[in-house]
Amino acid sequence: MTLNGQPLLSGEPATVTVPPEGTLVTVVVQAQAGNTATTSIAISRSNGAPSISGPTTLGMLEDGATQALELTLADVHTPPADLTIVGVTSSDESLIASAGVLAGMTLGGSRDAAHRTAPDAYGVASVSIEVQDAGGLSATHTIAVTVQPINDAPTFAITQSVVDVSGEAGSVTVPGVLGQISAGPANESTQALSFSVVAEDLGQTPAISSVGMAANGDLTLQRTGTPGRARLRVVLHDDGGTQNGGIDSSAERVITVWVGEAYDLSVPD
Ligand SMILES: [Ca+2]
Ligand SMILES: [Ca+2]
Repeated sequence: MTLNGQPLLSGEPATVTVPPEGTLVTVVVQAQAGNTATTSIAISRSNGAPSISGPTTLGMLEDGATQALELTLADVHTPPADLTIVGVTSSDESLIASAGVLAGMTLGGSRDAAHRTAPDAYGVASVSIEVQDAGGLSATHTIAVTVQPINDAPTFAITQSVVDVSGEAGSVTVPGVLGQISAGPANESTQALSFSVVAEDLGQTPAISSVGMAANGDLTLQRTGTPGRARLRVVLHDDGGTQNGGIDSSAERVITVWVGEAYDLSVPD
């Protein structure tokens, strides 16, 4: 009797190295010379699920660099390089797109999964990665990804760069001097906004004693009654803070104010 070509005594237990899945082991029974029978025994074995492991938490910053995450894959029968990533799911596709994680994955015994966040997005997402072996069994690894917010700078536009007002002493409001006033991207729309204004009088005698810019862009001036000119340096602030490199102030913009002559409109006696 032979087993895979090797002589085997009758009654002797057959010992074979476990061959790959589906291999046929051929047993030839030879009762006497010239009188043989052949049978084939298909070797099968029970499969075991693969494993996938790695960090379970990951911290990132809004709009931060893409982060690589090393995952370790193993399986009893399938070489790690041959294991297949069959699915990536994200609990918040608007924060971390599963397609981005999958696209950033490099093949090998350990896989680097790149996590990319959507622009301006922050929050928490649960990302699950499923691996499958050649026998169809799978395992899943889940990572809790926390993306910390970063404050985006507020912005505004000047709709009236030169403001002309008459020279009577007292208060005057010029509406809509500034426009397109924004705290940043849509997810920062609840931030409180305020303007700071520094007035530089350009005349011999101050024409303006105080100035205020409302959050809606309306300008209020307190005039001294003296004609003249002033330069206003305007900066918009939000209350989103500067943590993690956030920016809570806009670029400075300049408005010029002309205060004209005061006219005596009283009717002479
Ligand atoms: Ca932001
Ligand atoms: Ca902001």
